[in-house]
Amino acid sequence: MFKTTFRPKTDINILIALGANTPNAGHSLSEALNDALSQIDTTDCRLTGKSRLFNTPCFPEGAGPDYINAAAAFQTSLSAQEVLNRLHFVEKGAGRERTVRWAERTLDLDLLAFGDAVSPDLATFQAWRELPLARQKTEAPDRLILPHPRMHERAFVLIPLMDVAPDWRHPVLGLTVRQMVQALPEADKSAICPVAG
Ligand code: A4P
Ligand code: MG
Repeated sequence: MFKTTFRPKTDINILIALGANTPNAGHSLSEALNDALSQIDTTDCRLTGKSRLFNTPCFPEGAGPDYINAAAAFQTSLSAQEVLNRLHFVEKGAGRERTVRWAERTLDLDLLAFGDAVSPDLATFQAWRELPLARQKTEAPDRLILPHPRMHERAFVLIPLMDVAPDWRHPVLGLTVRQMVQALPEADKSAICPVAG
């Protein structure tokens, strides 16, 4: 059992996914993502790498406007739960409202990985990982699951992650980000395009 409140003695490398598909208060989607990175970046959670921004088609197809997605790496002395609390605080400041599952959002910040932690335990991770798509649309975990249970199958997460952590290895699947990208359908990959400029 991994305790998400456990504070590591040495700093931990963590990975975060950023996404938005609805502008907030006149700010562009790109501004929302860049502002979020600046707010998360503090002495106890230092930005060590950020990806380019990418235009990505909404998943599930037709469920809303296209997204801008990105990924970033940080080094932190915080516990995993403290990082998630900070992500929720930054989301709230950017106007995030939680209505229905997978609704349009001004900012979504997911903790993809906290070092090589598997949380709260392997069986719970596997249960969320294997949840059928129909149930994914309505059910969300009420506690932190690590790694993020869908990261390994999403081009809009993995392609940005290639910019910052291509050699990070998934602690359950044993695959690097590069290998997970290779396993994606070509059509999913080719739909992800860097934002021009
Ligand atoms: N939670 C548990 N584990 C985590 C974790 N590792 N990171 C909890 C973040 N949150 C975690 O999350 C639902 C619950 O999961 C919360 O209680 C949280 O504490 P949420 O952020 O409220 O809701 P969500 O964003 O709808 O859930 P999630 O799991 O982030 O959604 P998905 O599955 O990531 O899908 N299409 C494109 N192109 N780009 C996108 O970024 N994103 C989604 C959201 C759908 N389609 C998309 C995109
Ligand atoms: Mg989320």
